[in-house]
Amino acid sequence: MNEIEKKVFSGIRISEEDAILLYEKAELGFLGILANFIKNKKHNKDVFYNKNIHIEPTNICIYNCKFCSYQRKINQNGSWEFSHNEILKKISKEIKKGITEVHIVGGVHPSRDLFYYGELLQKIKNNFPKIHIKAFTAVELDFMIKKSNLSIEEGLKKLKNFGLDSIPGGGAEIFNENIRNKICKEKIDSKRWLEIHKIAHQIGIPSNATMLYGHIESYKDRIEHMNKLRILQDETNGFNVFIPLKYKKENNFLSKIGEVNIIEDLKNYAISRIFLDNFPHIKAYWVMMGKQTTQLSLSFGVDDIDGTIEDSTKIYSMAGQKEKAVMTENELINLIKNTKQKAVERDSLYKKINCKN
Ligand code: V47
Ligand code: SF4
Repeated sequence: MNEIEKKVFSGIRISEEDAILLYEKAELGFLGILANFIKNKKHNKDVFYNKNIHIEPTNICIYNCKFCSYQRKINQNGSWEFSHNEILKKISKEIKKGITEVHIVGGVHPSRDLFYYGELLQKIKNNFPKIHIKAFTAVELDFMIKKSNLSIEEGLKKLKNFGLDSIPGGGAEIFNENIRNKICKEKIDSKRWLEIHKIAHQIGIPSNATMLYGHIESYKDRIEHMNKLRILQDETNGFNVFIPLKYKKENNFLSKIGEVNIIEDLKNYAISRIFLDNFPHIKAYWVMMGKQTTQLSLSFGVDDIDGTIEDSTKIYSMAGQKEKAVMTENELINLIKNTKQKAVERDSLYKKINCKN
């Protein structure tokens, strides 16, 4: 532990073995000190948040991920498909509140290709030219681009021209192929996920990265996952943020596993911050973690909270999250200020918009 501590305080990268040791042996308080040392070195007392909504155009999906509580088949009870106009209306309702970003993620619909979604992006940009569009996981992109008979590079370039500004981090789950086969075997493999993000970075589309944890993966699998991200980030520097996503257990095929406790959540945030030295930001997605854990995470390396949301997502409520997915800007600011840190509104590329002391 002494060696790891020395490395962290002198800005030396820790190894995969070090990280596994931290998961297995380190006390939580010790992890908090190391992680917050790095967080403060990168951002001082700033904690970022943004004003955004999430749009889930459809929950109809050709895949059957075991952890997913949200997907439905065509005409199945509980399925939805929003038209372009319905989506524009949702954005229009929230734009007055000053949102700067729409985050669009949904199921992989069998009949929607790149041009269907390209038209949506164009309509959004035509109506709301200033809004940043962060849209489509690598899994959705893979399907819609293949359906349109294009290469990934051609497809991403087209989407960029239609208005795509950045790519969210979903669909990464856990990169270990054995685990992937057990929990989401129909989905693109880890190589493909990384390839899509790499090409995006090369053509100037930044992206985020996630990790779904707390199901059947081991600590070693988590580190292997983060290591693949760290290697790609060394190459492209195209990732903005890493977002650990905690597995939620209601209404899906993995329910009997249960959920990990708050100690695991905080430990995981801290080790992500320590291991991913080349990622500028670590984000707590409060809708999934809950408001209290999110607030605590700000002492375990997290520097970013997503977002005001405006009750616009169903992925987590359908998986058992009880808190309503809505947080006013004031509530967000107070949540940050109560930890004696500074609330900073950011845009989607982490440019500071407003500092609230
Ligand atoms: O890929 C699905 C996860 C992801 C469950 O990039 C579940 O800023 C836990 O990626 N328990 C989609 N997780 C959401 C996502 C995301 C969210 C917020 C911000 C960003 C960003 C990206 O949701 C999926 C999957 O990993 N998920 N079901 C579940 N039961
Ligand atoms: Fe479909 Fe995504 Fe759910 Fe998997 S996690 S079944 S790809 S909606």
